[in-house]
Formats: sequence, structure tokens, C-alpha cells
Amino acid sequence: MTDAIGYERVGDIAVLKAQNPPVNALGLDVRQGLVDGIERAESEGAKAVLIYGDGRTYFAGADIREFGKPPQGPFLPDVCTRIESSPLLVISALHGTALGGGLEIALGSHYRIAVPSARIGLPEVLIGVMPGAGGTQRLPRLIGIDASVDVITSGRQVGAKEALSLGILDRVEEGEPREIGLAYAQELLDQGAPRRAISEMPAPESVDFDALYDSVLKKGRGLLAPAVAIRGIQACCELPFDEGMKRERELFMELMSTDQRQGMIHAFFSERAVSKLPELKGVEPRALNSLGVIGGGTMGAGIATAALLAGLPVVMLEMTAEAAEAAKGRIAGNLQGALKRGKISQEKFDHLTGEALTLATDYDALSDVDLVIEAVFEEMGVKKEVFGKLDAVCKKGAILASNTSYLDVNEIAASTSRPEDVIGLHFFSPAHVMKLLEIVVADKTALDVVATGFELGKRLKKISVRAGVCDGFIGNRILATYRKAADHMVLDGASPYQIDKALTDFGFAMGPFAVADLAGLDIGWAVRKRKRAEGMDPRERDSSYMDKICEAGNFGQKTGKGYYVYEAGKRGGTPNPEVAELIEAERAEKGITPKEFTDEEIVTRYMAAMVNEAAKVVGEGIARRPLDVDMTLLFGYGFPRYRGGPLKWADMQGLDTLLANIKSYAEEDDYFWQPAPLLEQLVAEGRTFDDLNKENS
Ligand code: 3H9
Repeated sequence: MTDAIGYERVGDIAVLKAQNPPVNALGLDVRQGLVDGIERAESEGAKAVLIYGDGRTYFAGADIREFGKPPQGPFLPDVCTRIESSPLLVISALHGTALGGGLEIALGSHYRIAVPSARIGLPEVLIGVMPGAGGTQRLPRLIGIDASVDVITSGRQVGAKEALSLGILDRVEEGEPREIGLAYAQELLDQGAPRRAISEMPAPESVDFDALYDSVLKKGRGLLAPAVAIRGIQACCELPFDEGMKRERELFMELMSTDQRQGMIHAFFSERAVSKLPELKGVEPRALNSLGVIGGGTMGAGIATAALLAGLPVVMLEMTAEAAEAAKGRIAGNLQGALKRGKISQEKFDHLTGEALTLATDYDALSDVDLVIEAVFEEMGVKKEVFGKLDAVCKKGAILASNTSYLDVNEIAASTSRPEDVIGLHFFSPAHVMKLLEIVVADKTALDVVATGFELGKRLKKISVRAGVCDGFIGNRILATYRKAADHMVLDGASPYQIDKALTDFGFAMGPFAVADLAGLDIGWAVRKRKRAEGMDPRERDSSYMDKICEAGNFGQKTGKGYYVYEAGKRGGTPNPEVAELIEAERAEKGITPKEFTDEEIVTRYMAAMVNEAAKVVGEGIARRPLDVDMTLLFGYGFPRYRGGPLKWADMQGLDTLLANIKSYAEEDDYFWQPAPLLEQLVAEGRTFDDLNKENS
């Protein structure tokens, strides 16, 4: 027996305890231990076997860290079959999470009991694969096609109560898994309960699986795994059990070899690694029991909502009592959403909009809060004035944070007498919904202030990414570059609509022009005006066709017109014909002969611009590791998760090909397409961005 599975005998019952912290992942030792344990129980004359997990959970699934390495037996499907085919009665007692291969072990058992807090599921599709140890063969036999399709293609975690009603669990009971499991096993033995192998149960009748496959594929917006899993369920209905298992294995292995699997698993580990900073090891965050927010517009109200939902009382400071009331209205509107979805009770709603929220118009109200976030107008003069006032009233040790999206946090910090307490906390709108938080560390920011920023992110359930100071930090700086690449393509012959379509087909949630309409065209217009006023490099390409749209008061979705025309009550927009005319006029004025772009070319150029800027951001230390960029783009900019992030995608494409593309584009425009030194270095050394991740984790 391996140490990963403990063996104990209680009367007629052999007890197998998984002890592979932290989540009892089903690595080689665990699989071998289970097989050995069953064999020992059989050879020592036990009548039943109880399987349960030590620590916080039953099995959370196959060991994902083994994926991509040569598989080693005993394989998980065979372990499940070995458990199921045992002549002894096998009972699993579930607590924590029984996920993926974990649930498949439970389905290989003859009876399943769980504590009420247990959650079960087959989340394989969320890491780009599908159940591969009998999940698609046993679950439909147990609960039918519709419920299986839901559980398998969504990957969602099902609570014990629902799992009981679906028939996945036989019993739900309070208690310790070992104790309830032993009592249940004894009861079954006393009753003379039969072995109950799911593989021997009849399969459901087949349905139109081609139609189901198509609809799931469409819903997945390019993600293959849920659709391929449908073929596994089909095999359950149409093939004998053993052949169904073989088919499932083939489909599973097919998905294992895809870039999508690599991308999704990169995302899984990166979202956990992103907030682990070596310099913060052992650094205690400062006290964080109350929050001040300055400015109650959409952003400030969103930040306040997120904080209130996380249990932090908020002081909301506005210029006037009316503005403060309006901010409260916005917060209440946000919380209404949580109330409607059953996330909070009416009582909680009343508390969060009542005693937990203090409205103020005087800075003195912030004198006792632990952390203040300003979300006022994005202008350095205004920010400095706010920080000057905060410096005067906030208690010693309070953290002063700016939600600026591109301004120099060093300059803001220098305007106070305590730059070590100043940090950037860049939320994304709507701040109570969007998962990304950029934690912008200025030159003098104290380490415990950084640690507190990450602590806040954790409490607000955000993905927090450390960023250095530069224009736009990680995300907006990269966005500005790939957006420019899109603008250049428009000038050279592509239409905004072709570009948006090519990029949503690639997997982005939205194309850049639809995004601009959503964010408000006035933002880009203001930036263009500012840059022109500051004086642009003559080599930089500028486009002005959208200025005319803005001059007429059209700022995108909020005014009903921008790149697209939006009709009330209709989702999405239709191309605005005025835009095409203006583009043509600008091309004529600039003497550009438009050329055709294929969708592939659009994606290649757009991604090349994104990767090149991202490599600069990593090379300059603005992002610590490539994975920090990947998580920023994934959680703040709609980058398709199944592609892992721009730098994971770049690795999979081949960095040499990408660099060659960038160099060929530089022949037309060597100002915009300057290869990132880090990219050149990696190509010269034959290394990848992932190598950098590993070296810096
Ligand atoms: C599968 O089962 C395929 C089979 O059908 C067929 C096979 C043939 N493996 O998330 P946390 C690590 S596919 C390895 O922070 P939480 C995780 O990286 C699998 N490691 O805790 C972290 O490490 P670190 C299907 C794993 O309480 C630590 O455990 N199963 C695995 O917030 C703690 O994790 C899944 O997809 C794993 N399977 O959430 C479940 N899982 O401390 C994936 C976790 O070094 N896991 N780790 O950063 C989860 O959803 C969550 O981790 C879980 C706990 C809900 C379990």
C-alpha cells in the first residue's frame, strides 16, 4: 500500500482513507493505493469497503499536474472499474468536493453518502477535457440524459441536497465522513443490501445527439470540450458499457492533446499563482476593517458595492448631499441584483444600504477608515488635490489608494507626506462584477501596503495582479497597442465590423470596436485630443474619422450610436453606415489604397501587437511574469480562457513565427512594430514565456 491511502479495519468493514493533501488529487500513489486497498480488503475477508477523504475534501479529481506527462498505470478508469467489480460492498462517504475523477470513484462505488455541505460535479470541461474515468458512461445510467448533459457540459458544482434529489447520492447526513460512512456501511450489511454496479444498469434511450452536439458547441463559443463530452454521453446510450468506456477514453485523449486543454490548465494554475508574490511571504497585511470611497459614480459605486458584499463597512464621500444620495441609489441598484438572484436576503440588503454605508460630504468622515480608494475624475490636478486632503485627515497607517487607470501613481504619492502608504488599486467597471484588480505598486509603496492590497482583492474575490507604474499599467497599456493595430488595419482596408467578427470568432467576448462603443467613444476621443495637443511623433499613424462621429454627440451605446447603431430593446447593434463613409474619406485624404484582409491576417496582426507589447510589459518589469499578463487579459479584457492568455497562446504558436511576423510588419511601419527585446531574447535562446513563468514562481 502507498502512504496516500490509509487502511484500517472496523469489524467487517475495511476503511480506505485518502491522505494526499491539499485536495486528495488522484495521483499515481492514490490510484495505486486504492487498488491495493481493495485487494487487501478482499484477501483479508472484509465484507464491505468504505472510501473517504482525510482533511478538507473527498477526491477533488485527477491530479492535473500529471496532465501532459506520459500516463502511468493503474489508470483512473481501471481503478473505478476495479472498485465497482469488487465482490465486496463499496461505500463512498463524501465531504468537501467530489469532483471529476473524484466523483467517478464515487460512481464506481456501490453506494454514496455525503455530508450536507458536500459539493459534487464533473468540472473537466472547465479545464478543457471531459470526464475520462467513466463519468459519461455511469452518470447517464444513474440520472438520465438531460441531467447528465447539464452536469457534464456546465461543469458546475452541485450541492448535496440537489445531488440527492437527482439520484447521484443515496443519502445525506450530518457528521464526520468516516462516522456516517461506517454507520451507513454497517446498516447496508445488516440489511443484506446488494452490490449495485452502475455499469450494469440499463442505459437511457438515445436522442438526437447531432443536434445536441451542435447546440452545445455553439453555446461554448469555440470551446470544444463540452461538445465532445456529448459524444461520450452518446456512446453511453448507443454502445455496450465496455465499448462506451473505450470511446470515452478516445475522446478524452483527443481533448488532452488540444491547445485548448493546455490553455485552460494554464489559466487554472495561473489564476492561483498570480497573487503569490515571493516578496510578500511572511508580510502581515495592515488592519482592514473599514473602507472609504471617494466619488460615487459608476466606478466608485461598484467598488463600494463589492466592499459591502464582502462585509466591509463603507464611507462614501461625495461633493454634495445630492450626489451622495445618487451614489447610494447606484449602490442600492447594484445590490438589488444580488437580492434578486438570492445572493443576499432583504435583511442583509437593508443592512448594507443602511448602517454599513455612511454617506459623507466632508473629508473628516474619512479620518478613521483603514483604506481609502478615490474614484474621482481622471485628471492629475484633481487627484493631487484629493490626496492632499486625505493626507491631512486620514489616520496614521491608513492606506491611500487611487483607482486611476493610467496616471502616474509615483506622482500622486509624491504629493503626500506619506508615499509609502500610497498604492494604485485599479478596478474594472462594473467593479462589483469584473474579477480583475490591478494592484499598482509605486516606487515607495511599503510591502505591508501591497500585502493589504492583495488581502482586499482576496476578500472581494478578485483576481489580483501586481503591476508596476507606467502609462496604462499592464492591461490598458497593452490594450492601447492592440487597439492601434486594429485602427491601422481599418485605415489600410479592413472594416471595423470584419475586425470585430474575426476576433469574436477567435474567441474574444467582444471585438475592439464594440468594446469602444460600450466603454464610451468620448474616452478615446479625449485621449486623441490630448496626444495631439502634447505633440505626436510624426511617424505615429493617427486616424480622425471617429472624431466626426463624436463631434456630433455620438459616444457609442450610451447615446445609441457609434461604430454601431443601437435600437432600444434590441441586443447588440448594426453597423453605422456613416462610419464607412468617414473611413473612405480619410483613406482618400491620406492617399491610402485599401487592401483586402483575410480574417486570419486580422487575428495574426492583432495578436502580434498584443504579444509584442505584453513582452515589453514583462521585459520592463511592469508585469512580474508572463502569467500576470495572461490573467490580466483573461479577467479584464475578455480574452478567451481556452487560449490561456496572449503569452500562453504565443508559446503555442511558436515565438519564432511571431517574431518573424512582427519583423515583416516592421518593413511597412517600423515605428509601431518595434520588436520587444524580451521576445527577441527568448527566440535567440530557444526559450518560451512559460519557461519564464517557471523560473519566477
Ligand atoms: C479529472 O478528474 C479527469 C478525470 O475525469 C479522468 C482522468 C483520466 N490536481 O483551488 P485551491 C491544487 S480532471 C492537482 O486553491 P480551493 C491547487 O492548484 C480534474 N492540484 O483551493 C492548489 O495548489 P496550490 C477535475 C490541484 O479550496 C491547491 O490544490 N477536477 C487539483 O479554493 C488548493 O486548491 C477539477 O477540475 C487537482 N485536481 O478549491 C477540480 N485541484 O496551493 C479542480 C486543486 O499549490 N480544483 N489543486 O496553489 C478545484 O476546483 C479547486 O481546487 C477545489 C478547491 C474546489 C478542489
